[in-house]
Amino acid sequence: MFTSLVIFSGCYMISAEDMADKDVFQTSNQPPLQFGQAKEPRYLLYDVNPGEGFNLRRDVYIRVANLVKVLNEDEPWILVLPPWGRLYHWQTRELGAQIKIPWSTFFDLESLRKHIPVIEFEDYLKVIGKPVIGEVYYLQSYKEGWDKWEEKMDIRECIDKPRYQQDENGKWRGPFFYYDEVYAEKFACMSAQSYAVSMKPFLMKNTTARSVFLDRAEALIHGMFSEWSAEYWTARRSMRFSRELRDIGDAFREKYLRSNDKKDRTELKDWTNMKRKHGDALGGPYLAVHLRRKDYLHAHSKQVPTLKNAAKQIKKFLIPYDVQRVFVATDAPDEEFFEFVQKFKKTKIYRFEPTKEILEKYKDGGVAIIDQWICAHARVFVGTYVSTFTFRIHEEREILGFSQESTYNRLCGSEEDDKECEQPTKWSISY
Ligand code: GFB
Repeated sequence: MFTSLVIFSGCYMISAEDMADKDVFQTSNQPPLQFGQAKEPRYLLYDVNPGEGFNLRRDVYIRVANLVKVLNEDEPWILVLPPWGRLYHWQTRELGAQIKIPWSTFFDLESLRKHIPVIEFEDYLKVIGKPVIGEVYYLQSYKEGWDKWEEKMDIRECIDKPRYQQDENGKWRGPFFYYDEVYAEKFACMSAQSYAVSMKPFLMKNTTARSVFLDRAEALIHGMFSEWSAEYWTARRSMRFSRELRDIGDAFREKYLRSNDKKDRTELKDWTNMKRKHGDALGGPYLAVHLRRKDYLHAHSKQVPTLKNAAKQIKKFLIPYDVQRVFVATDAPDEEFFEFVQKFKKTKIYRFEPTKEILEKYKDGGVAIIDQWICAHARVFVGTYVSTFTFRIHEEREILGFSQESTYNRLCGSEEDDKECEQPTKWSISY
């Protein structure tokens, strides 16, 4: 049983094979807990480094969701969805502070629930009846660094000044999604090099509170449930956008891009019964491009083309795919978008402009999803180098059944030659 488990001074290492054996973990300093017949569900909460963007956060959800999935093989756990708020890129001034946004604004909760039990944070507060979280673990790296990858986790002193402070009543106060009244009863920093699912033994045997919160959950990696695994894709397929956002995107496709699911062979089914092959989907008669600008102009200056060069690259796709319309998803300011449009003569260029009502209701995150949804249905898609916004579109197209040639294309930097301009990795869906 304990083949490759190493225990020393409260620290343990555990291999992927061990994880498959759910009984393998036993910490050095705590006896396993005993559970009665009918177990009350426990709640797992998490948050991500405030600097991370929307689409990396969606990836972290998959890691944590699979942790909850494996926890539920042994005892009932419910994932509390971290409200969205104050993301660096969500800057539309008229909207003010974009905080406390529930997941149902963006995603279809019934669909998520076909994978794991989830509730919104506000519902969690109602169920618990007090604004309290039991235990908070702030994930951090190892102060001494590491010279080889191995899975391990340790309760350690905090490396940086933590975002949580104890008040005069012993309550831990911190940035709980901008809910000032919320506090935690216990807090500790944890150095971790771990797959997300490897947190299972720790959560089951080393924590006792009804709710446990993992902060900086992006530190947990996919490991064996990576993009190459069916588990990744099951969780990913459950992440359907909300019906309302899909409807707005579909109406735009129909009105401006002559695109609908029947003609395009992109009809959605309940994801638990939906299995598509590459090439099943045709897509609407338009090209979609994700033209990432703003901070990308500095962050990836070599791989981001000038607007003139981007237009030149896009034109090369139009004849082979027999399309005369181009849909542009972009974070570019209007002046840049109009400059881009002027590079085309006959081709019609479209961008989704939200009405005031749509913007107020669905915020910057909702508009980003509508853009992604429209891109996901194009006959051919061209993305931006290493943008997670682009990656999520690739995945949507895998789910819908597009050919990989029509999906994994990217804009090259103006100075990049064909050899340098490596095309995106093809993450094939697996069921
Ligand atoms: O989603 P995201 O992490 O993707 O961040 P990257 C980009 C955000 O910018 C989106 C907006 O969530 C949107 O709010 N945005 C970008 C867009 N492209 C579009 C678009 O086509 N349409 C709309 N409507 N909005 C990483 C960041 O961004 O880029 C990192 O996560 C860092 O923090 C790095 O800034 C340079 O992976 O593209």
